[in-house]
Amino acid sequence: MCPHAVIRPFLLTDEEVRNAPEGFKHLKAGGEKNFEGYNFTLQISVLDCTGCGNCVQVCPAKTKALEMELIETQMHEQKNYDYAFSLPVKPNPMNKETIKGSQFEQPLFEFHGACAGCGETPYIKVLTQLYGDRMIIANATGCSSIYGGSAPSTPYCKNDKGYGPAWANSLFEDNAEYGLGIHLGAKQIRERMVTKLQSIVEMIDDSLVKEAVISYINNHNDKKQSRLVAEAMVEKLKSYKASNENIKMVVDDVLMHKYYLSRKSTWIIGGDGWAYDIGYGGLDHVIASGEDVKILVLDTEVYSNTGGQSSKATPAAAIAQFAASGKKTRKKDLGMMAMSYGYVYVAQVAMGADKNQYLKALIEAENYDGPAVIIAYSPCINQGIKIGMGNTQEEAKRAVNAGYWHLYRYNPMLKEEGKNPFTLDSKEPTMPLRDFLMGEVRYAALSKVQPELAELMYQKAEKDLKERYETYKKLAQD
Ligand SMILES: Cc1ncc(C[n+]2csc(CCOP(=O)(O)OP(=O)(O)O)c2C)c(N)n1
Repeated sequence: MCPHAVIRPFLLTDEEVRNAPEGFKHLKAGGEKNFEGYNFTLQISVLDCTGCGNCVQVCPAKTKALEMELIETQMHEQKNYDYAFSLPVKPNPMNKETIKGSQFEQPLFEFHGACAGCGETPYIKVLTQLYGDRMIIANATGCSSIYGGSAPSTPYCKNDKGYGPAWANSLFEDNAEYGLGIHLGAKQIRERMVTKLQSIVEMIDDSLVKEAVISYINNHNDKKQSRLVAEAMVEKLKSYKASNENIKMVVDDVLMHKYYLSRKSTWIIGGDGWAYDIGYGGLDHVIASGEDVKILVLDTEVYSNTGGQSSKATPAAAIAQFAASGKKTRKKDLGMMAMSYGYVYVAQVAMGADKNQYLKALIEAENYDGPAVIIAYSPCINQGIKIGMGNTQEEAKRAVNAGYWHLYRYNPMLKEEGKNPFTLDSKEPTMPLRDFLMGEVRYAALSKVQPELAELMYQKAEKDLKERYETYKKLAQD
């Protein structure tokens, strides 16, 4: 969950440990059979750490393994990080589509300029660990386009093979369409190349080249295989001496479009101001298209980047700009609207409450050959979190425990198996909603300035949330 991706696990050989700088800490890697022969370290980049402290709070060990210390006393750790980072990357010893395994994948989004403790960025970090090496991101304007595109540097990076997310930002009002256009363009090129290859495959006189082309044609749409077969074919085509002009023209064309041969994972990312309000028309159009594009909504319940204006994601009673005495109307249920299509994968997640559920949602969304929307609860500095930005993961957990935020997944694939597509992942509230509301200035401040109105508004917020939860429970029972 490190918002800035500064804590990294590394596996080192014995020799690498022997060559490490003095004071480098490590343990024998254990617990998994593929760890054999490796040493393990969890290394922190001191210079990139913003000191938010969320890592200390989420540490699952009984005795917390981490402690915050003054940066001046920790500078010696930087050389250890630099050393660990310089070593050859080891193949992931675990399945990357598990909580632990995902952490042995390099985050392809790191060291950006988001606020310390940002609730949005941990979602993007994990997403790039799973699919970043074949991702295209269309980013709506908002916080995520600012920390995501801090020219002249970029936090999106590439792995040792040179793969990483391709990222671009369009307008606030057309980002979903922008992402769909990129997706359709890439798909069109890929399909054109396949058609061309099909027209010459029988004429190829070298059996190994022919085999590679057939393998590509047969697997070009397979999300996990397409890069492997594309790369294998490109290698063969590069040295192939075509026997006639027709074949040569196709081979040259395919090589010129080599970056489009593998199937990409297109992600359209933005905040609630974009998804619920200004970009909603486009978002709706894009999910209705049925195309294989994924949408990640980082829901801070306000327009964060411009200082916290109210959006349709802002719940009743919350104070925001343009809602100085608390928003009067309830939060729009974007997930329900998307679910009404029946063929859109939809999930509501909160990493601090259930990281496993978030991972499941990512994997299911990626595996679904159609549109997906993931709405991610993102604690934000604009909300006035009283336990502080060092506890944003904890705050998300409190939101779920109080029944303020609900976790669910709607998977259209389950319908095909005759099952209920809707799974409610959050349990009955275990803490009073009022405790959660009073823990955030956006709600609590109303009781200071207008106590009578505040009471009415809190009751309304409670009623709205109860109704929402009852609707989800009914859906889960059907
Ligand atoms: C059409 C248009 N209106 C207003 C803006 C100014 N603007 C830039 S970012 C932003 C807020 C984005 O809020 P949200 O989508 O919730 O993302 P967050 O910053 O919360 O991540 C606004 C209003 C703009 N860029 N374009």
